[in-house]
Amino acid sequence: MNQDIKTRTRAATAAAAEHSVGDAIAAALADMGVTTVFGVISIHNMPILDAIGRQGRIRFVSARGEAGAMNMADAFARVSRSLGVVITSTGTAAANAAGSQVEALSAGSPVLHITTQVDREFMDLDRAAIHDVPRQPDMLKAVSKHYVRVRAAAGAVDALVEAATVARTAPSGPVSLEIPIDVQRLKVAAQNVAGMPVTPLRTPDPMRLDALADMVRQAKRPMLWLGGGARGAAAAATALAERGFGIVTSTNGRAVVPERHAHSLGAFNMTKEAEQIYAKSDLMIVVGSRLRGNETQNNKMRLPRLVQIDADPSQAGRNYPVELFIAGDAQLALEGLLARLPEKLAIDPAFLASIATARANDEAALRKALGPYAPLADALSRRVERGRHPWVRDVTVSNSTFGNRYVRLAEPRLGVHALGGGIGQGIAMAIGAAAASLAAKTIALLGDGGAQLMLGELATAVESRAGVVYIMMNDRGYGVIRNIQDAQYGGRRMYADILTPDFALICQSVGLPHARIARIEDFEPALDRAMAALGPHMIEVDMTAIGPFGQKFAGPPAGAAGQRS
Ligand SMILES: Cc1ncc(C[n+]2csc(CCOP(=O)(O)OP(=O)(O)O)c2C)c(N)n1
Repeated sequence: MNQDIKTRTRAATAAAAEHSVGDAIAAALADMGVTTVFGVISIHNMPILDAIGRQGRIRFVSARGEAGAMNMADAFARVSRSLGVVITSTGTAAANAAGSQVEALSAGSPVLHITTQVDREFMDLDRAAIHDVPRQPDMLKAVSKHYVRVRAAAGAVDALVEAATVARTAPSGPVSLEIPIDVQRLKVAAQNVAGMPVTPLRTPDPMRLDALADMVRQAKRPMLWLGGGARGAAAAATALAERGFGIVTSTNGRAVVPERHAHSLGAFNMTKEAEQIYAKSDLMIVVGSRLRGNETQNNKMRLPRLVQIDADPSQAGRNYPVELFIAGDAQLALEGLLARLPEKLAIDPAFLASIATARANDEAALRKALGPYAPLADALSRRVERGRHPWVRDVTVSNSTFGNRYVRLAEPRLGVHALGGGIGQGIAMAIGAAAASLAAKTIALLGDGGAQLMLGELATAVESRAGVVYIMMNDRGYGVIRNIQDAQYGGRRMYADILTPDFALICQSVGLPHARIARIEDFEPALDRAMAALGPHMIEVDMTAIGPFGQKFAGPPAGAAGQRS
């Protein structure tokens, strides 16, 4: 073959292997192992979504709004422990996703937000192109762990791989990737992506682990406070519990150690009983936790002497002074600690007994405070842990009381809760959780007020045949706001008694099976029926018929920011 023919053959092969950036992004996502993508189609993302459809390697779930799509991708990421992917359009669409992206950022969810931009020649110039937001990158940066813009076709797939890597590297979080619409249409050579990129692990300093092991050997009543950053460290944390550590978790760290472990307070982390345990403890190791204001009386709650382990060095001593800080991956750090400790620690047995007592007292007190709703909480408790169901919770009175601690989880990844405190994300989160959990149905506990933000996504639930049982606690209005008004605002019910839709009609309009419960004894049979059926169901609990909780929940302690979760 002469040189000329060779060159022409190579050019022809390259042309055949060329496709649009949209095709390349769709193919690379599938090559990385992404199975499910959530989003809303738009003129500015059609090259990618058209390619996803044509290639047929990825399931695309059409959300009704970008806020819902982001919540779905977030919950999918949490439950599957893999990358969640959401695709939005530029401008309003990307902004619609921002509120839910705050939640993904709060929870450290590895979410890849692929969004777009107007044509490069109009970008950043405030030239009033349709869908343009002149400072879109500023908006995205504010709600992202990291932000990447693709400027040329040749770099698109590498930028995608980088974005996916950063999202999954501890401390994980949402990454926004902007691909201008004209770039999506450009031709680019096919590129091979070999699976999901491996993420680097931060190795803890051995000398600091030595120092920590010395502190633990001298302690008689050591505890672990486990946060969401410890979700990957379940085996090592449980081994430490077996050696005699007391355990307590944040809401996001639930079930890192089995919630029924005798040494664990579970997520009963801010009760009087818990504070008495902290007063007795002589060492607490905080692993992958922010020690959030709403779980520590705004950082005023007294904690023992602290050691902190975190993948993010900038978190050192942020909320509480710490005697020792260890930067590193939670699992590596706890395994390193285990390797340095004797098989049996010299733990004060009375301390461990007092933890078991505190936990039992807290559960009993909570059950009593639930009044008529205790059987409902018990029915859920019996199923959620045993059936390994994803347990999705909105910000409601029922979750702030029993959903976030009394109903036990089988595994940390199965707990999905609006950590940032934003109402109304549960309907969509449940769809994402269900897409990641085909073996066990997702159960979601909602409120009628918050649910109204996301009613459109009930159509998505039906259309995507999501295996979800929605439990709608309907007290006709913003229950917790009323309680706060009663406790702190002289009972003035400003803006809390909102109109509530007829959920039976709403469900009927989208073909969602619905059952209304007006007597608590009807709940469990209704739950069993819904669990046995295919696809989504809603059980509406008419709280005006059943009556109030035994004790009013009036939000966080006055002055503390955010709802206790
Ligand atoms: C996005 C957002 N908007 C407003 C609030 C303030 N807020 C907290 S709880 C709540 C009421 C929620 O009502 P509902 O979902 O019916 O639950 P309930 O309090 O009745 O249990 C409101 C408005 C919030 N936390 N998040």
